[in-house]
Amino acid sequence: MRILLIKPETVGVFSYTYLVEHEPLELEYLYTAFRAQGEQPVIYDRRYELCSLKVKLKQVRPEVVCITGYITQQKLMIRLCDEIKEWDPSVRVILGGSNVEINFRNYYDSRADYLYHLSGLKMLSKLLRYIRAEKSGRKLKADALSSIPGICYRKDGEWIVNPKIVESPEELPIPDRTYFYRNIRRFRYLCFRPLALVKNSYSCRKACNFCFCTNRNSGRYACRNVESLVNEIASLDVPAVHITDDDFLIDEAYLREFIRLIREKGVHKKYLIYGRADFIAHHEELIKELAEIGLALVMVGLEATDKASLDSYNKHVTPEENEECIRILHENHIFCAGLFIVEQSMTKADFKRLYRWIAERDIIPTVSVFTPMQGSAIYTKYEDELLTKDVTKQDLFHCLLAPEHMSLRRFMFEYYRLSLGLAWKNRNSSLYEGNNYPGAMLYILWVLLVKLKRRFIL
Ligand code: B12
Ligand code: SF4
Repeated sequence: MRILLIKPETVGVFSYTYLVEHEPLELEYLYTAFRAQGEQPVIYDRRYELCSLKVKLKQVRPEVVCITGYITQQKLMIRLCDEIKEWDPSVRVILGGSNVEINFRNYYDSRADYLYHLSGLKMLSKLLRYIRAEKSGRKLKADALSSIPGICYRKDGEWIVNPKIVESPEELPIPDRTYFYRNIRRFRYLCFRPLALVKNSYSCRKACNFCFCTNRNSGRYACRNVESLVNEIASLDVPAVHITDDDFLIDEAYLREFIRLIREKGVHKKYLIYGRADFIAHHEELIKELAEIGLALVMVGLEATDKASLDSYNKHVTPEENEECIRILHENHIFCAGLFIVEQSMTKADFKRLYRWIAERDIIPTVSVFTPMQGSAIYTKYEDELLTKDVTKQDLFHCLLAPEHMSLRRFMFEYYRLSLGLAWKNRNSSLYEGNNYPGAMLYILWVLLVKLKRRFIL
């Protein structure tokens, strides 16, 4: 069967930069899974391919289309789906990805045929077998669809939701990186380039209440065996690897085996990971060894500077552990990409204090606005207070709750001043080495033109 795999264009602030670009790993996984079944998938990454959807549909003439996307791309996914169905209603459209996994009900108004609400891909082959049989006019068993876990489908105009199953990333295939190597020059995280993504786990063992990721895979953490992870990394012809685990620093024995195998196999790469401050604070020796084998950057949720705020997020980290984490990363020459949250209860003085606190330490920060993202534990608490229900704004850079001590406009001014002030302060960091700023400005213009074109021709 001819299958088209679509990654929609980036929405929001990330669309204006090429300094942080990742391969479409989810589509590479789908590509691999479909190829294993003898199908002919085609990747259509709308971040880079400017040809319109209609032209692509005419070229590929797909019988099945899969669309991925994050929460900010929800409306776009639905629009793409509409256009595909306008073109040919017999094309079967499957929507999936992180947002569909949890917020699948948001897509009930779409014209999609199936919503795939799992972390893994095992059930996708079952669904494809069903579609193949349906398309070839073969007689189908009465329970053919109801027996596929983790999908939603329509029956007599109503959506039926099949129960989820808990999965393990051990079941994922090793992704075919043909697309990656063809486009390798694009993929980077600032000075780390070319950069590959590696997926090693589902969900997280902790339960910070603002976090969406921890609720994936039905809230159950699972990771691959360390040997398969190291083998995949060793097979990659790139100098840098971003491990996508929401928290890679979970288990000391696992990490020791990771270090041993990386050394044994003579792998020399730089690693970018997510990790928690408490783990780093209590494992100084281990972090030193990880730095020796190439750990170069840790994205660490420092979130706040005071105990009350950290406790209110159910973070189970103390301000002292945050401080210790910053020290250990600095002493081991690892970039501390600290993630912070500004809350709507902050005063102007609080913004100033936060600026000073971050600026005085060795941190390359990203500051987000406190966002009750749909799918996180705190969403229901704040749902009725949201200033907008537009999910495109759930990008952590918009203020969705009314500020308590200033106007919304003033709050956003303080937020931008804080973020831009910190970016300016760190402008000479080696993380930004080799960035071509005039090129980056031209890129913004180019993005604006593409956005304008796509308003009229999708
Ligand atoms: C790397 C990353 C990025 C990269 C982009 C990566 C890329 N390839 O495009 C950058 C830094 C640019 C980025 C930006 C953003 N990101 Co981000 N990002 C991630 C991260 C760390 C890994 C994503 C990834 O590539 N995983 C690897 C792939 C293989 O895994 P996967 O996407 O889970 O796919 C699996 C299944 O879902 C399934 N699947 C996926 N698609 C489909 C489609 C079909 C049809 C089917 C059947 C199955 C299927 O197949 C895979 C097999 O396991 C995740 C957190 C995480 N650990 O997952 C957040 C995450 C995806 N990002 C998130 C968010 C919110 C954003 C932003 C909106 C905001 C922000 N401030 O970061 C922007 C939006 C950019 C945009 N696209 O418009 C959220 C999404 C929440 C949601 N409800 O959708 C996540 C989950 C983190 C979080 N904060 O909760 N991000
Ligand atoms: S914020 Fe990080 S540590 Fe907390 S639950 Fe989410 S992924 Fe886990």
